Amino acid sequence: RYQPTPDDKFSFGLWTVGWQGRDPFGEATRAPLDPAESVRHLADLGAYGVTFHDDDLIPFGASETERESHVKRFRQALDATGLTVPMATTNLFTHPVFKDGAFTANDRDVRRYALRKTIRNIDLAAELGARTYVAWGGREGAESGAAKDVRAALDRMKEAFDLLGEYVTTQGYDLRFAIEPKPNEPRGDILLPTVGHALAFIERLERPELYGVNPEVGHEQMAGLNFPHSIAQALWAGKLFHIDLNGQSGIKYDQDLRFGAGDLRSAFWLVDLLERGGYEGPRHFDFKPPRTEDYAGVWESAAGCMRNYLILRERAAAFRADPEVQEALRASRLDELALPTAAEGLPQLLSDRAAFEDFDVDSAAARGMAFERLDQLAMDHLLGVR
Ligand code: GLT
Ligand code: MN
Ligand code: MN
Ligand code: MN
Repeated sequence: RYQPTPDDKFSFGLWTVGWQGRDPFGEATRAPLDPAESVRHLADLGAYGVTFHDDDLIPFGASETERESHVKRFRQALDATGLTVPMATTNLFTHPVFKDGAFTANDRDVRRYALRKTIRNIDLAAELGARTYVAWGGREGAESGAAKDVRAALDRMKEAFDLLGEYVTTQGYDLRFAIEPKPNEPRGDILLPTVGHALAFIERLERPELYGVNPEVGHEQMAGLNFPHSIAQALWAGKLFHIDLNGQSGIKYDQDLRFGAGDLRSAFWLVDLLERGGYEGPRHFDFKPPRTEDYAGVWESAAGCMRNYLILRERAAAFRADPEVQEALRASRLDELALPTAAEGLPQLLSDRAAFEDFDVDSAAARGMAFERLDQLAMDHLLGVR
């Protein structure tokens, strides 16, 4: 029970289980992890995919021959386990050269270098069969007002994404981009801070169909936003290309807890939405096993992400299947929300006296919505008492 299989499409970043526990206040608490070892462990746990930054796989500055041998070892582990690479991304934040960002760095030569570094890894991503290329603009931002001309920086951001779109199109790669928003950390303020900002930005690009979003649970919650609402809007826009699942407790630093930890109720509604909303992509975990853990704890934490997803999937399905819930949904008039407001058109609305002149505002205002009963039924299912 709650045993993941590849059909569940669970994937993990190499940087997640491989995080050594370095934080702004302390050194690493765990030894480095060989990517091939991560692949084997993740496959044993029941994952279907693994994702990576260029530098997770090939240490920054490696020679061409070193690069080839790292890729070869990784490929061998993939072949031996059957694990896939659904997504890849670029590290444009660790090296000091990216201290003022990458695609929007004030230094033009840094921007050109960032594009070349990205394109190099796009080739590898395509070679390994990835269909999604994530772009998290971790250091695209500022700590102070005059340091960044945000409108010029957005011009440069657009230029970068348009060039990358041109590159994958001319190469004929079957690869789409997923922009990952985050409000702050490591910069004081980051550009494209929320899903909504990213969705609006995408519509300004030359090939908008090539770009979607990769929302992360904790990143929206750091801004105090309702994550399932952001996901619903991304789905509504046809832009949920990928997702980073993890846990966060309220507005504070990026906790990257295992999925299900942090805001559990939000996680319940998220799984309910993903499972019913037509999202077919990977269920990708971007978490950090706390630095208190040894490697046994790391694999527990990874297994916990998947287990919590499966438990929540079961609970959400039971909620939706419960006849009392269905009745409660009708009592809360969810079926009515699904009806168009003026299907007969504007003239009919304007001439319909029942819509305004004869509308009994006071009796409509007095009708209860019965949301509390509905939510308690959800709570009972989530807590496993129904
Ligand atoms: C980094 C960041 C994550 C992003 C990764 C992709 S790297 O750990 O905190 O949220 O998804 O670059
Ligand atoms: Mn992420
Ligand atoms: Mn995060
Ligand atoms: Mn992170």
